[in-house]
Amino acid sequence: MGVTITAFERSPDGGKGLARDTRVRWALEEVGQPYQVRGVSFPELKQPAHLALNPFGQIPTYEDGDLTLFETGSIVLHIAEQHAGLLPEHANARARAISWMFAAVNTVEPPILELVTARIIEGDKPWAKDRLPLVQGRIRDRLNQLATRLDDGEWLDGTFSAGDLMMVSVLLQLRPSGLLNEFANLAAYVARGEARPAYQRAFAEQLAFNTR
Ligand SMILES: N[C@@H](CCC(=O)N[C@@H](CS)C(=O)NCC(=O)O)C(=O)O
Repeated sequence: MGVTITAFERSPDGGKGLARDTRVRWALEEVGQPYQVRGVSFPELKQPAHLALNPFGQIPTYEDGDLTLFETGSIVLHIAEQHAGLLPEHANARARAISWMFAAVNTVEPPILELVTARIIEGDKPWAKDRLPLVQGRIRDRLNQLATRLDDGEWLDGTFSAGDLMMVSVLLQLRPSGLLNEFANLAAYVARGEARPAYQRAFAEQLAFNTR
């Protein structure tokens, strides 16, 4: 049967690659694993059949035989542990790459998600205009710290790893805001991620899926 992931039946971004199935597609492309995609509609996300796969009613999920996973961090880590190419061999370097995966979803992504909330979900609230600069400030603080660590490095810790895959995926969500371009080395880092053939294939697949 092989690997099946879920994605939005039609992503609200129309195929810009911002829905989180792109991260999982990218990881699978990096390690050369074929996969199938099952589209899920918004109402279906909150139905028992999908809630059995992801209790929070979200995409993506990952199914392989009798294993079902949710949360992109855990899915990408599982793929990276099963197949060569996304985690270094050396134990310490591997542990550091996993730290970067957690940093991406746990430290860098939260303020970025707040921006979406401030702009779109709560954009019509009376406090929205005052809140926006605060959220942008928190994002800039994080980007500044990340840019300082990356410096002129190609990737976060030596060779490309699942840590970079997650970090680039998280940073890509900032593109529409223009904030990323304030940090030239981070913008170049994200562009290097996007230029990887595996990312290109993943992007093309999700675009085709969303425009079929
Ligand atoms: N922390 C989760 C977040 C998953 C998530 O937010 N998925 C979005 C799509 S990118 C979703 O399904 N949103 C619909 C909803 O929450 O109802 C992960 O990394 O997998």
